[in-house]
Amino acid sequence: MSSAPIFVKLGGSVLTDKNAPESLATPTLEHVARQLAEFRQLQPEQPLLIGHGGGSFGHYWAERYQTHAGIVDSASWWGVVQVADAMARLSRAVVATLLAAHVPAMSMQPSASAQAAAGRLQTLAWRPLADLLQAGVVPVVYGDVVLDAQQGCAIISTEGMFAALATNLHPQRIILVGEQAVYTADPRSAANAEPIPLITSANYAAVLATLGGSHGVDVTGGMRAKVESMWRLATAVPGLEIVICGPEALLPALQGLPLPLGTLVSP
Ligand code: IP8
Repeated sequence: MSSAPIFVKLGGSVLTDKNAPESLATPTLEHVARQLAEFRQLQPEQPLLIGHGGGSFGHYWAERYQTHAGIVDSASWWGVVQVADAMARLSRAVVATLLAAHVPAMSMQPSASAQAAAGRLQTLAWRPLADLLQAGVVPVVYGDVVLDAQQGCAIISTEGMFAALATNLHPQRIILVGEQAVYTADPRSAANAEPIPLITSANYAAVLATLGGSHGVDVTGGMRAKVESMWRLATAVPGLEIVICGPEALLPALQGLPLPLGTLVSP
């Protein structure tokens, strides 16, 4: 591999309308795909791995069948297959849009190789992804339903997949495309909400105290959980920086340029 890969998460909140089941935000997806294509023209040698969230596809079904809680009743396995199917269909739509923009994307189904225990991801095949990155292909993974040795099944978020892959694929940067930035308060309801441009060990605890849940249905916990998991990862992988930004800031974030609006997590 020519250089350490960049991981990009396309958040379910921007790819889908989180408040209407299985509705794709096609213009945003196309905008994101164009920026990825432009970046590949600028830096063709830079390996890229894409992950996407569940939005109103996976989260809708996971919430309906409480899939994150495991196998709890006679309907649970039906819920497992519905989540798996919804995520595979969303991934097909993401890959189709990337291919149309001439990004050589290939969907890699996490549930085919992932195993969890008590809701935590234990294993995920990473070698095929390393080989694809080496070949200049852009692997596409996603948050998924996973078999779980203790509770039967679990939901593992895209960030959870990234965390498992980071150990072996050593990304230099993880870009989370979703909210425009991490804010001091919910910008949808608080007029005085301010973006937080930088999270370091100096302000991490204070930032966490201000974060609530997300909007719409999200069984993996919303922004607070995502910042917490990214912080754990950034502190575990030396030199890794994590950027949280909106879809329109993806290209500069890929280029490592300063963003007019966004949050850099750098312990
Ligand atoms: O949207 C969870 O992934 P996330 C996806 O990254 C499912 O939290 C299957 C609900």
